[in-house]
Amino acid sequence: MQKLLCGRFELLLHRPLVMGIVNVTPDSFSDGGCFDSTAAAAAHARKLVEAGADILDIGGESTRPGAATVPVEEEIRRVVPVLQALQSMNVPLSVDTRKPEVMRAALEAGVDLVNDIAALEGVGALELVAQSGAAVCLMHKQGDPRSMQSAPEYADVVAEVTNYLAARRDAALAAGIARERILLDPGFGFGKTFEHNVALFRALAAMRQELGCPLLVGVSRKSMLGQITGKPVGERASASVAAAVLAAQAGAEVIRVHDVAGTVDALKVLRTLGVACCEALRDNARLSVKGPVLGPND
Ligand code: 7PJ
Repeated sequence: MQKLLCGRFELLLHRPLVMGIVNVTPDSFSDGGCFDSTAAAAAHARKLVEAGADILDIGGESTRPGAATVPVEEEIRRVVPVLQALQSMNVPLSVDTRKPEVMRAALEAGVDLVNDIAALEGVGALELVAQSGAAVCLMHKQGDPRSMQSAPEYADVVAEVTNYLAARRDAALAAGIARERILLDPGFGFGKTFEHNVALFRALAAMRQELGCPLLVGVSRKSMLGQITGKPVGERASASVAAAVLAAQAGAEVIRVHDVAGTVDALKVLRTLGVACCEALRDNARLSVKGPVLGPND
C-alpha cells in the first residue's frame, strides 16, 4: 500500500487526498484580505477540516503572477502563529513557501509537509527537509512569480517538466529524503501558457507512471479554468471541482483546492461511480494515520 510519510502522520494514498488552501496573505488573488489575521486564518482552516480537508496548506506569500515578494520576517510572522494555532487539530499541516528560513521556522513549529514551488532549490533547503521528518512537495515552475507569465517557452513542455521533476526527485533522494516523503507537482500556471497547462494536464497519467512518485495537482480557480469557462476567479468553483475529478482519475494522489466541500463530495462520487484506473481509486480502504484518527469526514 502506497503511503506518504508526513511528519506526525502516515497517510495512505489509496484514495485522493484533498489539501485545503489557507492563505495568510493580504494580496492573494482569490481571497486576498479576507484571512489576513491569525484568528481568521485559523477559523478558515477549521472550516476546511470540517468540510473534509485531509491536509491544510498554509501560505504567507502570494505567488500569483506579478505578486510582490514578502520579506522573510513578515512571512514567518504570518505563517508560524497559524501553524501553532492549528497544531492540536490532528490534521497534517503544510507550509507553502520557497524560503529556507521560513521552512526552518515552520519545521520548528511542527509543520508536517513543506510545499515548495521552487522544489527545494533554495540554499540549504534540501538539507533542512532531510533533517526533519516532514514530507515535501517539489513543484516545477519556469521563471519567477513576478515575471513567469510574460513569455513561457518550451520545446516539449511535458518532457521538460517531467525531466525536471525527475531531477529534483533524485536530488531529494540523494540528500537523504526518503521516497515515501516525496510528492511531485507539474506546477499549473507557473510559467506556462494555456496550451502548456492543457498539454500537462492531459499527460498527468503518463507523468505519474514515469515519475513513480505521488503527484500533487493544483488547478483550483486558476486562470486556465477562467480561459475554459470565461468566468472570473470568484465563479470558478464548479470548473475547479471538475478539474479535481479529472486529476484524481488520472492518478493524482493529492488535490490542492480552495473549495474543499465540493471537491470532497465529487471525489466520493468518483470513487464509487468512476471507472477505476489507478491505485488511488481501486481501493476503498480508509485513510489511516499514525497516532490519533483524522477528522470525521474520511
Ligand atoms: C500551487 C502551490 C500549486 C503547489 C500555489 C494558487 C497559487 N503549490 N501554491 N502547487 N499554487 N504545490 O493557489 O493559485 O499549483 S499558489
